[in-house]
Amino acid sequence: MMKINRDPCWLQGTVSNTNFKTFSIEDKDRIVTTIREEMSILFPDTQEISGKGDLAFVFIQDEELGEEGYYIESENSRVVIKANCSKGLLYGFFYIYQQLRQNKPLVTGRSVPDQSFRMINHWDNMDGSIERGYAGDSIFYKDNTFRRDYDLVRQYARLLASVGINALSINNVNVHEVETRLILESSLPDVKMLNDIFAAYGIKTFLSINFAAPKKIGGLHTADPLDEKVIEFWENTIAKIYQVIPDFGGFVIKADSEGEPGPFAYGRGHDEGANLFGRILGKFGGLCIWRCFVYDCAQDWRDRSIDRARAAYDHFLPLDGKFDDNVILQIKLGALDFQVIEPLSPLFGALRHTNQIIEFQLTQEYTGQQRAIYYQVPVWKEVLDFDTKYDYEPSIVKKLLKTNSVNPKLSGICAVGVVGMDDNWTHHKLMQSNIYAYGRLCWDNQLSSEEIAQEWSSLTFSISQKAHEKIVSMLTTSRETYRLYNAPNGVGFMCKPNVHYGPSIDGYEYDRWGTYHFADRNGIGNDRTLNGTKYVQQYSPTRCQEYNDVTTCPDEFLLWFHHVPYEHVLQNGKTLIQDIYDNHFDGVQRVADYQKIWESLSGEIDLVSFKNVRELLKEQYEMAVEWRDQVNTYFYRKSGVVDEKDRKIYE
Ligand code: GCW
Repeated sequence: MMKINRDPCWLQGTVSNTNFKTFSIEDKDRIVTTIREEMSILFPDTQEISGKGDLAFVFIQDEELGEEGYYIESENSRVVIKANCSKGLLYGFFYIYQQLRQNKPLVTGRSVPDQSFRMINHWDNMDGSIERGYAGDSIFYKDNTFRRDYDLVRQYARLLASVGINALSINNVNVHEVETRLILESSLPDVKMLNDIFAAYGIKTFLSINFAAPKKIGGLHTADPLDEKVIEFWENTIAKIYQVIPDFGGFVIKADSEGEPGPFAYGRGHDEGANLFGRILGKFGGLCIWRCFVYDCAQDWRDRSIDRARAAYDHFLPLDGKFDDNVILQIKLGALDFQVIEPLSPLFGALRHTNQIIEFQLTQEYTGQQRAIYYQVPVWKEVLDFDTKYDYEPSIVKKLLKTNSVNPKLSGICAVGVVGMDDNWTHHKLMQSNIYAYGRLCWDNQLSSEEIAQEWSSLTFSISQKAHEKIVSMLTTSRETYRLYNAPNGVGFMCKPNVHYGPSIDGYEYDRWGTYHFADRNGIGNDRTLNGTKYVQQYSPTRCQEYNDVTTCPDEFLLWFHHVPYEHVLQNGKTLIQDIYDNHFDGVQRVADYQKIWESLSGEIDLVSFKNVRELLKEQYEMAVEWRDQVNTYFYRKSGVVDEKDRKIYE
């Protein structure tokens, strides 16, 4: 069988015929060996020499660079990459490769990542499935054991390192029976294999663990974090892990959430739960990453006093400052769950004495499931550049992640992973751009959506500049397109229950998940104002005032914060109902335009990619039509208001 080239698409070209006939590098550790290997793959004509190569990797001591930063110098045709640590040299190497591949000049000077933590969370299960995965089976597991395809894992490690990802958790945060055993001695040799492959690329490996493991696999009758036997169980377990894997990263923990066990069952707080792990892992230099996705998922829809959106803040803000120094809180970017539009989680800015990372979702759970184009940089930039308007500096999210963390090195970004066994990693070829963009943006928060899309396109396709521009324009407008034909004005959750693909307007309306739109014949939306659930109070006073007032609340968040009549006039001058109709017709039209644009690239794009995107655009178009017709029909039937433009809406 022919072996598929699984090189990440942006690492498929080599750099030849440069001025670099030779390179030199000092020995230090395994990452130096990686750089040598990568040189032979990506710069095949450049020979290693000792002494001064045309491309020289040099260790220096410069506090400002930290462990990951690098410095580029160029004298005549000679280029020197300097760093304190081999990780910095590795990142400098990938920078040079990417610049040369794009025929761009090498910018000399210092480059240090804006965000310290740049992580991916895998939701892979050992049976090979991936929770919310849409690009094939897990690359790590199959049939309840490890897949052991180390070539593939190495390809993935280089994909991640080439864009600066430095941490990875390798199993689902919902830790089922088999995966609970990953922390046992019998699994550790396999975990170590993966750990070592990633470590060679400067990436720390983490495991998601089951809070109830002491009961499930430890023979105890409790998992109470203050129980002596439980503490002993974790001490022994963690000591064994570090004996086998001394550079192991630590644990990611989803507790008291969607059926997962946690400290609440024992009347303990989340600080007590997290600190148990923090304390023990800390002895070995490990970290405890604790998720804030804690809410009541067995809500009674009749009970209007509960608002799920409040949950993370209500649970965690009172614990600010109570976590150990090596505990990090992981907070989803929005207060519900990765909807197309959600305002920022109010924990950011409010939480001031706790290590924190913001959680994104690369896999497109609610946003087209790798079958629609949904380039996410606009989403991420929206939240990173968001000004919380607290009366302290810095109040911008991308900065306060660091300054509000007790240890700035333990702050940053993580994202739910996206890759699977599909030949192109992400099912939709164009959606490889998200993983590339994620790494690039985490490193350099100033990059624009267009710049990153342009970089990805030029590294991925050998096509004309005009064709690149077309791809860039599709990518950079795709989030807006998806928003237009999805649930209106931040109301969220109009998708089919469980699968989360395609429209089902009332799918969640009378369910237990706490995600409602409250549409009736008069109006729609969540009243989260001071007269409603008071969620709005969780923001800074300035933001609270802005969102609380229906005349200043941004249109895109209107139905997140307010319940309004269909004839309510938006800030854009249209009535809500007319805006809903217009957006849904526009959204479909935009997908039809993408199809035309893509067809115009026929002959330029390689056939496999061309067909992949063509077929998926067809599906996206059909799905957009379904969204348009169901949403428009639903609101027409509820409101009885006709479309001003008299387009086809079903009776
Ligand atoms: O919204 C939910 C997803 C779950 C996921 C959960 C989480 C891993 O639908 O599949 O579980 O988010 O983030 O923990």
